Amino acid sequence: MKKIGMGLIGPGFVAMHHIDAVRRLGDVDVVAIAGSSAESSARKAKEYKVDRSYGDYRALIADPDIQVIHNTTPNHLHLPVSLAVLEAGKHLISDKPLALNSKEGKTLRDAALAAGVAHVVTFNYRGNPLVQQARGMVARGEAGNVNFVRGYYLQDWMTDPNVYSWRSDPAKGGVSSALGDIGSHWCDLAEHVSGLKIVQVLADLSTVIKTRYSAGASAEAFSTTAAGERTPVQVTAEDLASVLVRFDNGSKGTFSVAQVMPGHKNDVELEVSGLGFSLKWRQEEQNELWIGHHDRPNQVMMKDPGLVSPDARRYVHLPGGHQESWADAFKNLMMDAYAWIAEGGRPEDKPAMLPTFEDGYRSTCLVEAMLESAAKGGVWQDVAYVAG
Ligand code: SOE
Repeated sequence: MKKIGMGLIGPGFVAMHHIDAVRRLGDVDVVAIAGSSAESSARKAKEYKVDRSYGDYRALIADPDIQVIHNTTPNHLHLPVSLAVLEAGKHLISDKPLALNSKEGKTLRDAALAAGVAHVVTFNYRGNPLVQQARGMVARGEAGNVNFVRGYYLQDWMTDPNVYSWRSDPAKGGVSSALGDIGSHWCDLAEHVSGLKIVQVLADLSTVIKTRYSAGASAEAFSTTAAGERTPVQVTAEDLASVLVRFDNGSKGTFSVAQVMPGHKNDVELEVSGLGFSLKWRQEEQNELWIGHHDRPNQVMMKDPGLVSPDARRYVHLPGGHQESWADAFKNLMMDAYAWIAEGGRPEDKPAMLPTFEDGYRSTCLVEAMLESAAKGGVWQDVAYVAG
């Protein structure tokens, strides 16, 4: 069987997980990676056990053995790299946020639609089987009309002021930090599971750590700090936020985001409530789905192929009691992405779970609306999104 050739541009923290996930699919060959220089790319290629490396991403895009490209560069490089991939007519999987702002996001969405290739953005929490279970239960009306969506996305890896990365630099990470990096995941999950669209937001943002100390090189996500000379850098991007949201059906919601909350490692929680029941899913206990009732005892559903509904079963790979985790859900996203690619990437063949550049562009509009709301002192702000 001829394998699909994959190339990756931007070998940082998340790159290894992209490589790992596609290798587990079995029908994908990791052909090459490209980083910021020939030396660093060769080093990373050796570490990841990839045969080819390029110091220039354009050379990787031109490689005839590569049909699919993963863009895992820092945010400010998403636009030029993704545009070059789309111009070459290759399938594209981009890390989130899709772009630095909604203008760039729309450019990329439009370019992806025009290119006629598969385009995927890594809102990977959708790949969890119990997220799909919850989505199905809501879509079938079992919870009743959704009237409230709440939750949070909390981390603590930026609690130490000695952690400084491109995420805190507006030129490289974008004006937003925590909202773009992880608030974007929460909003995507909220919309995906509830089946609703956020149309208005009211945001209150804080920068808890206003001075960070840079060691020169950008710290990878979740890295611990290294010793050495440090330069103070003033930070303006938010590391904590509280947001109220209104959905297109008149329902309400609220969520908090922080990357400076000690003890919360990668703590995403989403609760969706109708009068039928409430559903709660938490990433750090992702093999369980809480179902809250008014008139009988609450339930906890375990991830098990025999218990989940048919639409979620595709994403369960082990029997109940065998925990599946972050990497498995990430692989599920790649499984659907490559299934779409194998079919040619036509819009009508897109698996329902897959987040595309449409979702990526929407997300940039949501974050921008939150920034505008906060800049105006905390007022309701419409989400300016133009459907493709
Ligand atoms: C760092 O906050 C990070 O790696 C995010 O960039 C990812 O999108 C998230 O899934 C885990 O945390």
